[in-house]
Amino acid sequence: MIQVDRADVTDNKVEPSALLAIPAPRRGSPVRSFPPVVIVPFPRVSVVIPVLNEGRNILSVLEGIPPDIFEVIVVDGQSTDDTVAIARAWAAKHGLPLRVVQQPRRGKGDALIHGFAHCGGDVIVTLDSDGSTDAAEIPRFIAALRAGAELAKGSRFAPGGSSADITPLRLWGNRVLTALVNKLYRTDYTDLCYGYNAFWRDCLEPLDLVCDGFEIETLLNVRAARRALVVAEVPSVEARRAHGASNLHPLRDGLRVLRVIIGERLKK
Ligand SMILES: Nc1nc2c(ncn2[C@@H]2O[C@H](COP(=O)(O)OP(=O)(O)OP(=O)(O)O)[C@@H](O)[C@H]2O)c(=O)[nH]1
Ligand SMILES: [Mg+2]
Repeated sequence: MIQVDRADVTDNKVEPSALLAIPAPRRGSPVRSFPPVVIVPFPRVSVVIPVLNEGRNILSVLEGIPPDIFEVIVVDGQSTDDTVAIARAWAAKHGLPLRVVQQPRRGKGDALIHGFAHCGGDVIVTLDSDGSTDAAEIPRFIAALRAGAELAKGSRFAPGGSSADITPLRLWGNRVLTALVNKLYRTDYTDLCYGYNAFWRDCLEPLDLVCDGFEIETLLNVRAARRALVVAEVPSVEARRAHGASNLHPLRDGLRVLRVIIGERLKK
């Protein structure tokens, strides 16, 4: 796995020599059975944002989106507040290329996967809509992809990252589950369940993501390991949810994450 230094990636420019520094897949990784991703010099970036009653938070997310983004796909989980109207009005006023799609079922995973199917960019970035993920970090994720990563996974626990949002119980659970993944999949991840990630759209096919809930990031990370994708961790600073309460239930969702970790490992 590539470790991206905050100082290396403060903008979207990557030295061509960085492309030579891509490590080979780890020993014991499954042999790749799909064509390698073609590195695009200036990728078009699709940002996917799941929203569920985030009317008081969504503006702070949209305001941080860099100006050269190709499209923003807001995936609404049948919000009963004014989230969608606020997002649409802000986008119209500021010329942000934003589309709202309604997810077919329930859950963050279902929302993201549905949003991915609507993306037309070269790169897909996932952001939360509660004000905890900072869209201004997007160029650092893109820089990691342009440096050769196929998945740039945000990490709150890599050097330079932090979280003001995670509770002690969730911190402990995330640590235990991350350690389990590292053991079973021979990875060296420092964070497992974080909503800020980016990958080339071509990776959707080999990743073949299907799930409903908060286990989506775990599925993404373990599938990337199983498919021997080149993974870079990007240090990320997670702020507190600005307003409202989390939709995540530590026990229920922790068990769903555990089921994904074990289930994927048992697959041929
Ligand atoms: N469309 C949609 N969005 C959802 C759903 N559940 C959660 N979200 C969104 O997913 C993001 C993360 O959910 P949160 O409730 O903040 O949960 P969290 O505790 O921060 O969980 P993680 O960030 O995923 O670790 C937020 O932007 C939510 O609005 C859902 O069922 N449908
Ligand atoms: Mg949150």
